[in-house]
Amino acid sequence: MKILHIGPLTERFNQRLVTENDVVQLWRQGDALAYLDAHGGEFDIVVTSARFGCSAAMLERLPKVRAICSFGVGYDAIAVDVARDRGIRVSSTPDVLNDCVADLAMGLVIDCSRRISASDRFVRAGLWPAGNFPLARKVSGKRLGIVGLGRIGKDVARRAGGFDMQVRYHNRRPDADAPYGYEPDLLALARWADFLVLLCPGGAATHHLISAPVLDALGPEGILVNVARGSVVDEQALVAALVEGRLGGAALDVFEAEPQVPEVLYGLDNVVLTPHIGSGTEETRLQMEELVFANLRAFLDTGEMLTPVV
Ligand code: 8YV
Repeated sequence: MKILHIGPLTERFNQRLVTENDVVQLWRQGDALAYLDAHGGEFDIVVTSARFGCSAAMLERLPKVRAICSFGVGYDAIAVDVARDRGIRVSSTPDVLNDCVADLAMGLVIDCSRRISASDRFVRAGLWPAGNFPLARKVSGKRLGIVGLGRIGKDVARRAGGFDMQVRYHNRRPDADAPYGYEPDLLALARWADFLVLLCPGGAATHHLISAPVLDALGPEGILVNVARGSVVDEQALVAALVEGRLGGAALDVFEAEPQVPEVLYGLDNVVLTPHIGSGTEETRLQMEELVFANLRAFLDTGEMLTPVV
């Protein structure tokens, strides 16, 4: 079976894939679509990631492909509808990254509210001798709204319990097993919340779900935390709300055109910016890698995958 590896992961992952299989690394082949026009018919399996995905334009040029093994839980960059229509199996890496993404979400809540990164900048700039750092906002006991109470959302909710927070959530439908208040109206959740944490999938269904009215409902004391996808937030509206002081703060791990970050945010002290590090720990990335290889092995051995999304 011939494997098309779409974009580089760690050197260890890339090497392991090459050592164990017959692999072409697409990023070394010049123009991707031109390469696939000439050679796409040779491949049986695609290995990719949440970041590089596999577009409909690529799948069109991969007539023999039967499986896509992706590194990452989100699959909004993969043309899953096309895959489904063609009977192509797709796997992602759910669950193994829940702890780390939930940890980061809580870390960003605390950082943005207690202004940890801002106070670090204050000390490093030598400003402390000239006066005390301005007072921040308390975290414990506050109201945490979750947009997307899935597996990671529940882990965030559990952690918030440790901070004596009240938790409510917005999903398309209520989750009968969730012991948290369901809010069918996103605007009402934003109005209620001190912190609005985004944990929903990306893609067309959630595109710009967090619009100007939602940001205004969250308001000048509210904090937005995004560890989901940049596409979920209308970034222009977010920047405007922050610049005009209509939103209290934002902690963002994902962006609409990452790795590009709107430069105006660099100058705002009530904003915490991280470079899509939700799953980025040694332990979790290793588990994600193992799960990609386990899915690949399972497909090669049985034609089925361990953690399929299609
Ligand atoms: C990426 C992510 O997988 O899992 C996801 O959906 O967004 C991340 O964990 C990681 O950045 C590699 O693409």
